[in-house]
Amino acid sequence: MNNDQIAEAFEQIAQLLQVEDANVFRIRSYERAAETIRGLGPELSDIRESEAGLQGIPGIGEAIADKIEELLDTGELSFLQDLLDRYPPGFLELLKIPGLGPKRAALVFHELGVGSVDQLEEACVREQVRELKGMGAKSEQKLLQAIESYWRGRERALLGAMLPQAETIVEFLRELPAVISADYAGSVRRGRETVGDLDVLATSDDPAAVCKAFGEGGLLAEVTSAGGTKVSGTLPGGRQVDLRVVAPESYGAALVYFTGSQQHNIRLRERGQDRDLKVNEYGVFCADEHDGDDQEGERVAGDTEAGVYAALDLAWIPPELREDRGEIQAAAAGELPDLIESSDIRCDLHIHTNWSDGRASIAQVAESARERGYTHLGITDHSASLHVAGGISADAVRAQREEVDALNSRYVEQDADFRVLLGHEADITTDGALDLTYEVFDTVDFVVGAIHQGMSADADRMTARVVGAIETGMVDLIAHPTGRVLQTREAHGMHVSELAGAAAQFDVALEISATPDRLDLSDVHARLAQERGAKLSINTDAHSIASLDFMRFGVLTARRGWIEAETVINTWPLERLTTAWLQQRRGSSESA
Ligand code: DGT
Ligand code: CA
Ligand code: CA
Repeated sequence: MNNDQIAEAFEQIAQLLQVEDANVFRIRSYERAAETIRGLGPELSDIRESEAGLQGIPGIGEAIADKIEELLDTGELSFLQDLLDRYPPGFLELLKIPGLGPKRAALVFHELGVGSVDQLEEACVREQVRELKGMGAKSEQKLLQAIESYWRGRERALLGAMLPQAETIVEFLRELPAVISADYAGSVRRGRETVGDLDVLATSDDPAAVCKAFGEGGLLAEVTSAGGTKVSGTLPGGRQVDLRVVAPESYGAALVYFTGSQQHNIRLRERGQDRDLKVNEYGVFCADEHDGDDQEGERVAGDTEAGVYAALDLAWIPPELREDRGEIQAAAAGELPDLIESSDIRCDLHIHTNWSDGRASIAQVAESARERGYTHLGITDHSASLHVAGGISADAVRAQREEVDALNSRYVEQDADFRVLLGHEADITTDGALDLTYEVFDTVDFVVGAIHQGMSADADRMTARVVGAIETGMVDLIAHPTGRVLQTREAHGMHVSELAGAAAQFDVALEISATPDRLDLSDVHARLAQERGAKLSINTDAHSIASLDFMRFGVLTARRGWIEAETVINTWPLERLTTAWLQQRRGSSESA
């Protein structure tokens, strides 16, 4: 079991204990254990073998450590199982309905026997829920809406959840002796922010052996159909996977076809028709003039993707661009963008530490960033007014300054190519000002502005607020500009074009938040911002060391938005970021 699975077990315990109205401190201890485990870098199985052991983890006591051992050894936890046994199988899913909450879940369960989302929906439709104590017609209506959005959300999963699973499957396939190559295709390969199902391809001279090994490999919760060249099944989370095994001469064509998008494929086929070529998942063929389409002519391409595109007089198009958003014209004209790559990223500029609501210390985050090959890093704890997130005082910012300076001195002594910048995440207030004193402004190297409150105003007001903050000249970067949370919260209104214009004018960067459920700016918004001349910044907004890994989802989103490295301030060398950009704009002479 990995850390996420173990953390989930503790979350389930906490939820079920809440339903049972257990002691709050007991509940809180399981919640804290789950949080701690999610934030860990190394796997628990490795920590157990280490000298310090599981109880060396801060906040993990003997009782929790025993449960972790049991999970690691058996994959199950009898304590959780006993709790689960008191409820129907769909009960944990039921707890995911926003607005229901553990108290009401207990109520509908005991009063109406509701034990699943389906049953709750039925009870709402039959107007039984409104009769319960503390409920009414209005809260029943709200529950129905929540159920509807729950069903909608289930249709697609976040890229952040699916990409690691796609990688695991591809690794498994590549290890099989019969496999020549294997890749994931479909929307995951295009880096789409949400994914419907996984499409995986392999090539082999013995497709049946590959299909058999995949079906029996233990990666699938269920095999729904298995043939000699295709296996379909579901992942443990219920998401569908299709594996297709094709002949080596067709691998490139199949990869193009199953990567999509469908609109992109249609454009390629049309382009083929203009050249008397037939394009399908087996290859590119000369169209046979006499026999129509049912007879394929001579094969001109198919074993590689580049060959397929070349046959259509096109440069190879990166998968993230394959959305029929002008990429084919650009490829034909030799004008494809030189897309940003993960290896271009030199820093992460939006990170929370244990000075506010993050979990790791500045030094720990810095070490982890160095291991990732970064040359610098910006830490950005919350400003004072954001009490819920442990916003910090001016005194604390001064203390941070000392800590950062001391750390940097050590890097200088060690001749290490690494520096920490001290940033600050200032709340943008409802009247378009910054929650930031001149004292704090002078103490830090840069300021991130973000909206965390009053998000229900209309787009005109929201845009004016952020543009107002930009015009103060005290903010360098606007974090998660539209405020959306995928599958949970709609973006607040924001005229991104206008925002990007102001950002370009005042030389302020707009963020692409790499947090998997934000990806904000989105791909199309980022592209618009780049076109308007704004700089961008890709950051994880990490609250733990493990979350620094989110960077790649931001890079994928940027690539889908046609973003080049030059646009993104995280790709610039430290000197350019500090001396040429931050200090010039801030009119300050201090050096980081
Ligand atoms: P998803 O799964 O909804 O996130 O999106 P995709 O793009 O992965 O779509 P999916 O899984 O339905 O199909 C994978 C690829 O296969 C798709 O991107 C393009 C190709 N494909 C599927 N059906 C068709 C079709 O009817 N016509 C064409 N031209 N291509 C198709
Ligand atoms: Ca798919
Ligand atoms: Ca599919």
